[in-house]
Amino acid sequence: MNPAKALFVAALLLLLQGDLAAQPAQSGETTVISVDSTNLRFSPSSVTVTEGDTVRFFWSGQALPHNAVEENGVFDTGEPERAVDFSFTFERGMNGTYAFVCEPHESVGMVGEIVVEPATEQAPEPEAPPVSEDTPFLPMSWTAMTLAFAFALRRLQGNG
Ligand SMILES: [Cu+2]
Repeated sequence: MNPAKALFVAALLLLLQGDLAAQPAQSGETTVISVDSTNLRFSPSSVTVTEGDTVRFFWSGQALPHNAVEENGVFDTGEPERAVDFSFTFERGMNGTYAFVCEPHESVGMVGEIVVEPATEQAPEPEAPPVSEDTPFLPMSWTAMTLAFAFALRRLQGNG
């Protein structure tokens, strides 16, 4: 394969990769909950996420040991520790409000709340773009790139 061909194939692969990256993200975002400078409050103490997102309880070097326990046991970071790194993902269907406390400091108000909103219009499986004459842009770019790639492959095999 000569350098020009290699460059052409690399460019095609990059284009295809870019197109794939433009698909809706399948993995959610991560929201970090830590402990603020008073040592007795979660920071932030109230967050709103979406189904599929992850909440990460993360602190280290704390003056006091803390944990985060959901009131119905949905999640539990374990024994209070000065350093905690615990992630919990709210799967689809888990929308709702989740209250949690730091057990040693619940009485002084170290409590928090996570609101999980339903996921909207996010397909569980990635689908090929619909082919429709009304929305030519995406299908055209997709089809054009697929054809260009197939054409390039045939040429490479033929000349190679
Ligand atoms: Cu605490």
